[in-house]
Amino acid sequence: MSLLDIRERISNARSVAVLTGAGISADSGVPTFRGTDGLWKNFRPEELASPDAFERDPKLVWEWYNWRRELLSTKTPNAAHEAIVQLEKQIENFWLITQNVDGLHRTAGSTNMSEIHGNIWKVRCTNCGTIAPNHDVPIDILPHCPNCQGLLRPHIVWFGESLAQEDLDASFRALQNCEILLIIGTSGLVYPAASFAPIAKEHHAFIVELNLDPTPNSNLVDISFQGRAKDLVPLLLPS
Ligand code: BV8
Ligand code: ZN
Repeated sequence: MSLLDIRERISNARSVAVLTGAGISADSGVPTFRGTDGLWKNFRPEELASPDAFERDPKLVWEWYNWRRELLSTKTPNAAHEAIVQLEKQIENFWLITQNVDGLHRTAGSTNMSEIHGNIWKVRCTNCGTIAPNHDVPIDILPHCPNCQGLLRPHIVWFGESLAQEDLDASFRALQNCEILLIIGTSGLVYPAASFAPIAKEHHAFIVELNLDPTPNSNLVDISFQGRAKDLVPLLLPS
């Protein structure tokens, strides 16, 4: 089965869900987590992306996020992000589930979406819980809440933290109702997102993986294409 056959299937589908990971932003110059140039090569996630790390050394964690925000501030969406915006416009029931915190899907124009690991351009007060957009580059270290002076944290889901219930609900709804699930640019290692393909499979979705390398999802999906998201995703757009 070719990408053209998949494009045909998509053009006849009434409901499509998409799950993306860091691989879709790699073509915008954003380092992935586990690749050779990956973020986790120099930092261990448990040391930085966890509530304990923030508790222990908020300054170190904010320095890491400030570095990522500075890096991201010069990055723009690529053809894969843009193709997903077109898919959303053309398909009756469309939902995007992204693990990415870089905000590039939103910048590209996606709206029917759940950012299940949060968004690096939002901060949350550890005292009063207020969530607010923050695009300061650099951000004050340490940033404090304008309402209550509480310490602000990145509005990101860290390891050991549960995802927002509304994001889980929206994701499960999309996975249970989609005819086609596209999985783009994720290593399929992080839960609960790693359980999304099996859930869609259980509900008889046709699953397509687009990824640079094989992943644990590869032998579960109906078809897997290896390549760069920026090259493959635009080919799925109904003509
Ligand atoms: C939770 C925030 C429960 C930080 C992130 C043992 C077994 C099972 C589960 C666990 C376990 N031990 C611990 C857990 C739970 C844990 C987990 O899954 N750990 C894993 C590592 C085993 N999960 C959690 O803790 C989650 N919470 O389970 O809560 C709970 C319940 C109740 C009460 C309390 C708790 C929270 C998970 C969220 C963690 N946060 N990030 C930050 O980003 O700053 S995860 C981190 O990994 C990123 O957010 C990223 O989104 C995510 C997934 O990575 P990918 O996106 O897949 O990126 P990766 O680099 O891995 O892969 C990129 C892929 O792209 C590659 O395959 C590559 O080939 C491909 N690629 C590269 N270039 C391209 C390309 N493809 C196409 N085109 C290209 N150009
Ligand atoms: Zn506050």
